[in-house]
Order: sequence, then C-alpha cells, then structure tokens
Amino acid sequence: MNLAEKRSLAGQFYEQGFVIRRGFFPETIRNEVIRSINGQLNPVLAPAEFETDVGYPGAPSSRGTTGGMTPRRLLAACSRFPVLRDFALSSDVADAIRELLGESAISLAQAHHNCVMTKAPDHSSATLWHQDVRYWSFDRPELVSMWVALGDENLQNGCLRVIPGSHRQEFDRGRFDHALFLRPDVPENKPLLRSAHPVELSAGDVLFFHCRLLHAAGSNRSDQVKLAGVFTYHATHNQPIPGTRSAQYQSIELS
Ligand SMILES: O=C(O)CCC(=O)C(=O)O
Repeated sequence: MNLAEKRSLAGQFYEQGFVIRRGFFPETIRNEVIRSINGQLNPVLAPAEFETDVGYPGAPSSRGTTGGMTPRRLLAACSRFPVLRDFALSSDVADAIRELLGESAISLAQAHHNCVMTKAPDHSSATLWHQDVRYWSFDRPELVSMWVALGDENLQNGCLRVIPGSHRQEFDRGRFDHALFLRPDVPENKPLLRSAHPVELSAGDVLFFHCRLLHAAGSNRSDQVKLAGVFTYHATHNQPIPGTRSAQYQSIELS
C-alpha cells in the first residue's frame, strides 16, 4: 500500500470511524489459528466468557439450562494463541494503527477485547447498540480495535453493524439505557439507527473501528460457529487510569 492509499484510509477512518482492509490477515496462517481455537472450544478452556455471562437478548438464562455452557469469548487471546498474537503485534498491524491514530508509539491493551469472539449457531445472543469505550478508562477516548474475520461474516451469522460517523458525535446520557446501550425508543436516536450499515467481511478481512463508534450485531442464524480475533490499541502515551479495569494488565508496546 502506498502513502496516498494509507492517507486515504486514515481520512476514511476519521470521517466514518471504521475502515476495512480486505485480505489483510494472511491466508497462510488462518487455518492454523482456526485449528488452535477449535482445540480450545471442546471442552472450553479457561479463561472464557459465556453467553449466560453477557446476558444479552437471546442468551440462555443460566449455565444449567440448554446451551448454558455456550462460549461467547475465549479471553486472553494474546497469551493463548501465539500465532494470532504475532499477527496482532506485527509491523503490518503497527503501521496500520499508527496511520489511523496519527501516533508513532502504539500499544496493545491486554485489558480490553484481547479475545476470540465465538458466536455459536444455536444459543448466541444479539449485541445491542453501544460504544466500546463506555466501560473503558483512558486519558482520552482514542482507541482502535482490530476485528479479524477468521471466516465469512454476514447478516445471517451475526456480523457487526455500525453507525458511520457516530464516533464524532456527542450524546447526552439520556440517549443510553442503564447499561449504556443506545435507547431505540428515544426520538433523536431513530435517524441514527436508520443510518446503520452492515459490515460484511470475508475470511481474512480485517475491520478497524474507533472505540466511540456505535455498533451492534445480531445472533448467529447459520449452522457454523463464527470466529473473530479482536484486539484493541492506543497511543502509548494515552494511559489507562490507575485503579480501573483498563489498568488491570500492562499494555504491550508494538515495535
Ligand atoms: O459480535 C458481536 O456480537 C459484537 C460484539 C461487540 O460489539 C463487543 O464485544 O463490543
């Protein structure tokens, strides 16, 4: 990618709050990564988060009910999937994030995302509209997440939907519910919701999105588990607030 193309992606990211890099995840390592993930799904190896933990619409009500042990995220991806970690810390990713954030020193936040999302066909839930930064505590709300599609993602299997440009808007607190999901009943939110855009990805495509971008996703209505690796980055000088969950683990600086 030449300099002009990189600048154009940065401009698109500034305007829209997301960019897609088609085929950015190397095909040569995709099967190996999928194999290692599948090796940790049956039985589910800890640390993991289950559908019952998130409790989103459609999630089983408790661990004891049918589908109650359906995983939602394999956590600590950097510690357990070395090939995925090498990609997440690679110079290609570092260059992409530097360009999007306009910063030279970049770190990967181990405390947020740092997971493989596993959306299972039978008992997956829908994620309502939210900004990831709602529970994150950094000096500035300027973080970028990288979503690596390990298989195809579409509306049927619960791909992300985004509201372009929403990362640049200021929202009164009343536009969100008690859990900081956007309230569909609030009249000012209706035009926003009408501007939602599905992010359909092919295996190997990578989505970069701003931590203030409103996004949501449906449940998986296909017959295959959907897998995606997700990592979050910040400028090294944009530090987590001491004592918060964001400071729970040290970030890893990219070289
Ligand atoms: O795949 C999904 O359901 C979306 C997950 C999501 O938006 C999140 O974890 O912030």
